[in-house]
Amino acid sequence: MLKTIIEEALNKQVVVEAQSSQVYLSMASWAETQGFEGVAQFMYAQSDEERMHMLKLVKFINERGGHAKVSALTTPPESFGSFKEMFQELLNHEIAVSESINSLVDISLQEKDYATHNFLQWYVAEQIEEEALARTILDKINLIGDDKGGFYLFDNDIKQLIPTDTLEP
Ligand code: OFO
Repeated sequence: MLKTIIEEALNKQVVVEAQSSQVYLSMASWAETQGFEGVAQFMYAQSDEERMHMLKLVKFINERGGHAKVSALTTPPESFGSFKEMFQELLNHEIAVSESINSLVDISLQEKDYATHNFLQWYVAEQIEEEALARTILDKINLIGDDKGGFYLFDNDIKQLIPTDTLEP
């Protein structure tokens, strides 16, 4: 049975993951309207991944005898300036998510909830990967600079970075 303090903290993380999915969906839609199909596909896949992170939490909370709640979300921005700014925003967002996961890990240790602590290790590993991926993409964008041809190639290359389990049929 989950302690209330853990249940509430996990439910807060449900909102964080749902909000991430919502922000990345808006990034995907914006990229699509700019004609960048590869970036759009990548961001749609990121949005799907975040929804999967949210669902994993929902299932865990309910399996442990708690009640996963579904909350209202904040409207994300509609446009993101440039792709460099957009991916910088993605990196900042992932860093904030990592901090939120770390504080959940802290609470699970304080409360001696080792099952939750063990469950959260998957998220700790996932955040390392996601931050690294965002940094790799930003490095590429910085290398391209203002080169339009380079950006065209980047739009194609970024499709290789889409995790295969999130590709649409
Ligand atoms: Fe990348 O945020 Fe989920 O965990």
